[in-house]
Amino acid sequence: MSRVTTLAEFIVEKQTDFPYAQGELSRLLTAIRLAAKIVNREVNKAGLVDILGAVGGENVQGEEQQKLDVFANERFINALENQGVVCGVASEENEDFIPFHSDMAQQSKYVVAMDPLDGSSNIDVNVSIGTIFSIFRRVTDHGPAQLEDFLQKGLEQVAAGYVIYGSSTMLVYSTGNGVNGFTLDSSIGVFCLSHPKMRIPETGKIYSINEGNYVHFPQGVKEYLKYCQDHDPATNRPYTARYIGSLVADFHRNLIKGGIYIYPGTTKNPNGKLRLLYECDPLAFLIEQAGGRASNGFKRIMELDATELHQRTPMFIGSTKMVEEAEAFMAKYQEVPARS
Ligand code: P6P
Repeated sequence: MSRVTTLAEFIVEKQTDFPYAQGELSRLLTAIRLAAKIVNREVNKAGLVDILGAVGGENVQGEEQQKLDVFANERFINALENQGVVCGVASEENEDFIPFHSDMAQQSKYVVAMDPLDGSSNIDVNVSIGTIFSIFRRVTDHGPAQLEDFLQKGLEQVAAGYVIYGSSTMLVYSTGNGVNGFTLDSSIGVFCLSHPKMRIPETGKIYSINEGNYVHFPQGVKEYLKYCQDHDPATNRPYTARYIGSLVADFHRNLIKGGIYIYPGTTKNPNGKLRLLYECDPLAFLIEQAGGRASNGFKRIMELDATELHQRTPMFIGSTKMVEEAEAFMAKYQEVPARS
């Protein structure tokens, strides 16, 4: 039986890859690891305690807020604040960013942008959901975080990852030296290295998009979908449609099997639905580290300017050859998103 490497051991072993961390990034990842275990515990028993269902409020996105959303948000924010390793957090659940004021936090080097529980509309129907996080080095000198610490291009990320609460719970992350996946052994409460050096297949057969929005799609997307559905055995078509409606679950499946996930701009929402800062940028960082590609249909996601905390962007992400195929259809019509 091969040696089991725990996440804690891996972080320590690999922190030399991150010379300027001196353990700070390790402590940051430890905070995320702790919060992930706590959220996992509640997700796994959501059907058993009165935590299911809507808390009755709405989040800043105007979406019905689920109790687990609130719980997850509080757990991750508390864990990050208590470790004193970030000077602030931006969250999908909070309209403004949250600056931290402790002496240690004000001296820290990093900020975190996160979606604490993405796919929350799936909570009550027991479909996999996830946490997505992005880590930047602060650009201000010291003191509590400021808005400019968060409004950085995705290229500036120093680390990113996600937790998927599914048939098993996994933490998948990268600090810029490849992507590694850790599966939670709940019997001992430890994340164990189960997917070392993850690479997405260069091409694949799975396309993931909400075709219910077809009539509102740009012409380039409509034509790409027909390309996916054409019969051409020489190019493995028709492809297979898979759409879970939970970004982390769709992304994770494609990372392992190959495929493309598309949330395009539409006539109703020209910049699509997904958020640049804490959904698209961190997943783009991961997919590129795994050998894949992520764009808004025209421009690399991680090169997009971040001007607002909750700004949206269309996203085409997955196997390089499949994303390039889709971009070729988009280029025919040059329907460039409103902001790019
Ligand atoms: P639609 C969940 O709210 C989410 O942000 C992603 O997890 C998911 O991929 C997408 O929205 C689903 O959106 O419009 O297809 O229901």
